[in-house]
Amino acid sequence: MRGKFITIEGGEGAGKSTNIPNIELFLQKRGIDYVLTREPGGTKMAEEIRNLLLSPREEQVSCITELLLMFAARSQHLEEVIKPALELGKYVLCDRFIDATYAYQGGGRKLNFDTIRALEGLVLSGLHPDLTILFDIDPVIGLERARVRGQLDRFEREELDFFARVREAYLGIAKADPRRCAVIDGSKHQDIVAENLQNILETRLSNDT
Ligand code: Z5A
Repeated sequence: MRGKFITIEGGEGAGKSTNIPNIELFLQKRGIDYVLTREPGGTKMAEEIRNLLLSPREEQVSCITELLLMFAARSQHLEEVIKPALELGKYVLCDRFIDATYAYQGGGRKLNFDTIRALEGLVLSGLHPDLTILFDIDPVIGLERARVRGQLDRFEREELDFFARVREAYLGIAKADPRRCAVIDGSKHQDIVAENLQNILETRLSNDT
């Protein structure tokens, strides 16, 4: 039987990295075999593309170049990691996936969603996450958290408006597909966030063990 594909999404500083270990613990306690991976990245080549995408550069990066690099990395990641793991019956826990493209390149960069949809059709061939957990946060709070960490990547240097559009796009996706997407308020105290996450996992993955 094919494994489940779980994606974790959210704006800057929303709490993805903080909470992924909680999801891993949930799966481990139930004896579920899983692969933890991320986008952009997850394979040697895709991690090289990640470095290209995240490093601040002097030249202006075209939105289409950025979009194509995201999908190039994703294509390699799908073929090398995601699809083989799912076919072996493993769960795949992926830190960001296709929704990030709609949110950042669609919402943030204002690229046409139909352009993204066309590439999605080519690269994903109908494969979609079974569950997406969206950590939602007001970008003012999220950026403050992210900026405390120091060195900012190419995306983190964007203006507040960009992140407001990213958030709006993410929330629009979640609203349109509530069966797949669960939203967590990432601005709450970490104990509350962890509790809400636990409830979502128990409800959405209850039949899996
Ligand atoms: N990107 C894209 O544009 N298109 C695509 O298709 C894809 C990606 C796939 C890489 O993302 C970049 O790629 C991303 C979008 C773009 N943009 N950027 N930048 P990433 O996932 O590798 O990196 P990130 O988005 O920068 O993640 P992040 O900032 O690390 O966010 P996070 O993982 O959600 O945050 P965190 O590390 O868990 O928390 C941040 C800080 O807040 C940390 O100090 C925590 O201790 C603190 N924190 C966390 N939760 C709480 C609570 N509840 N209260 C108080 N403090 C907290």
